[in-house]
Amino acid sequence: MLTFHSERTKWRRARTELDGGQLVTPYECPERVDLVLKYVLESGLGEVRAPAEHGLDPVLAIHDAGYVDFLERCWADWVAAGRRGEAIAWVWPTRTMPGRVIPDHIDGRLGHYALGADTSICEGTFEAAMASKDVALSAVDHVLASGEPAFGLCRPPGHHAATDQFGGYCFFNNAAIAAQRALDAGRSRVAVLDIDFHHGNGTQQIFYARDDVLFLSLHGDPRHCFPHFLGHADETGEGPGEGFTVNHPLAPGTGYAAWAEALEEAKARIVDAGCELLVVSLGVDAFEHDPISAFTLSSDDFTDVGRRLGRLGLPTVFLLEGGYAVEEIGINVVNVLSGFEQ
Ligand code: Q9C
Ligand code: ZN
Repeated sequence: MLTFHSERTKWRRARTELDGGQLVTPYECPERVDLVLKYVLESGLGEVRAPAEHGLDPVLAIHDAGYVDFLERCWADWVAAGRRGEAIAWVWPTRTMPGRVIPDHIDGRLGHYALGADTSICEGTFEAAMASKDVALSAVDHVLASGEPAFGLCRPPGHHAATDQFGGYCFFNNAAIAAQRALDAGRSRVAVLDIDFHHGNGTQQIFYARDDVLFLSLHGDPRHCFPHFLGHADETGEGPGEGFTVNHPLAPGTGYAAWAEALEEAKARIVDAGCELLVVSLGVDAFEHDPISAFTLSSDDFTDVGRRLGRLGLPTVFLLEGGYAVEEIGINVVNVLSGFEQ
């Protein structure tokens, strides 16, 4: 299987993440890319290629133009305001203060465009997000052209990014951008299967009213787990999209038997809906030793996940999302990819 990778995905190196009331070194770090790449090369999975540059049009097919403009200027605006730390949102529109007008001041703009305070914006963030979507687009283009599977070593991840909000370490929704690319290339229905530990709230929001993208997610129950405000089982889509969002919230502590059962249900729906291409939002934070997650999958379980996905027999693009057990991220990702090829 081909891997798509760009060194530019490492241009974001944030120093701060608000975590438990403290500023810590972010879990989502550039070393994740190096470790996945190392295992891809060591395992002999296949060739590693650089992505093409795809520009902003495929981003604007998914995201709001004002949001993209905000991301591009945020760091410069923050520095111009005389701030010394990284750009962290700290005031939001709320139920009692809905925020009809997008503010001019960077503090207000940050609150408007952020969905959480966990994700600081620093120098290089926009450039890394651009590289990440280029990786996703080149990977899906390869699948579309060849029918062969591909892996996009995306970083920063994407599935929490909504039409006009960033957070959960995500800026551009790489999976949504790739799914839209497949539709624009003539596929009539695409599945996005999200196996990251966290609910893919951004992908769900983007496609909630549409029937051309089937979104399915296995994740920690939002009553207990980030992002807390989306991902319940009764969220099934709206209008023409009714039935095209499928959530499997699972209790913290869930092990592989129950997880794999949910995976088989999701697979049955993908077959039933007649999807022509599969985008896998491949987070490996369901791993037992992940520092911020609560499922108990083992490294060997990830090989079985890949095998089970391979049995769908669909053209498939894997895009990296989360996974913060940095020592094991490479082996877990490569296990899914090599299991798929068995
Ligand atoms: N401050 C992905 O896996 N923050 N995002 C957790 C620590 C949010 C995870 C609490 C976790 C986001 C792509
Ligand atoms: Zn995650």
